[in-house]
Amino acid sequence: MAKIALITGASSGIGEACAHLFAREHYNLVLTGRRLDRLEKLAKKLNTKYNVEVAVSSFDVRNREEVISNLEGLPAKWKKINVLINNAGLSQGLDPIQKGDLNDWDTMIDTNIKGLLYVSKVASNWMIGNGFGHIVNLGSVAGKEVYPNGNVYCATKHAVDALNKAMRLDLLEHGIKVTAIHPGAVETEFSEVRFKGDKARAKKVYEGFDPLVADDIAETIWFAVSRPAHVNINEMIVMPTAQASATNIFKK
Ligand code: NDP
Ligand code: 8X3
Repeated sequence: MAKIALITGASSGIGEACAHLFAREHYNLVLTGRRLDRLEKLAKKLNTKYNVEVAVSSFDVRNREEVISNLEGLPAKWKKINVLINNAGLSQGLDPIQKGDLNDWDTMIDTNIKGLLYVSKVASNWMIGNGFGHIVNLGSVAGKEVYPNGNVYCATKHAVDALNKAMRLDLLEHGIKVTAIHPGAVETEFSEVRFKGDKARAKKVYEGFDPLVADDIAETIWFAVSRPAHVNINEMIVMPTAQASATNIFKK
């Protein structure tokens, strides 16, 4: 029987790259995100290219009722998930704390921490019932370091780092694997979202060096997921070669 991966934030970037890679590896997929049109297009493409089954579930991870009703509303066969990739997340703004936008703070906290928790609670209970599972949490270099103006985004990713460790402890007795992947700069829609559609400012972030691409992180996740049953990768920090720390990027 084909294995199943549930990927949040599959409509773009790292989540979309994971969907391609896991489909190539013959996983059936549950793809989630808010942009239903993108998810449906991706599902069709993967079904045609890899002959895998793909279910699409569109909801906002910030809304706990939506998360629970959409996930619990899936047909029973989709709840036999082998892998959850907790990838949906974002940054909004890059301002000093004294100038921070309260709505941006709420959005980041509600998405990156609370959204991840809502999805994890539902999926971890499925995994406990099934007797197997692997949760992969997308942290960040921002969860390992704090950089100027990164304040609340860094705090949310530090929370993901803590929750990753917490899940590993709490789910230990159930044999569920838990892994965090902490990337440095990956060129996706991330900076465009952070700068609220300012494409020129977003492009500048990745100029003068070779950033990671979404496939690099999908491959890292696949490495963690494809280890033998007795091996758990607790965490990996993955950086562009040109990036030594959150703020130390060697640009030509
Ligand atoms: P993208 O902006 O390309 O993708 C983000 C994904 O998250 C989208 O599919 C988006 O879907 C989804 N998402 C955002 N908000 C919500 C929401 N409220 N409800 C449901 N889905 C949501 O960025 P990346 O692929 O780069 O980011 C993926 C993860 O990796 C994030 O957690 C990010 O913090 C982390 N990361 C990224 C790095 C980078 O440099 N790019 C580095 C380190 C970590 P939709 O808009 O359709 O809802
Ligand atoms: C995304 C990487 O350095 O912009 O998490 O925080 S960074």
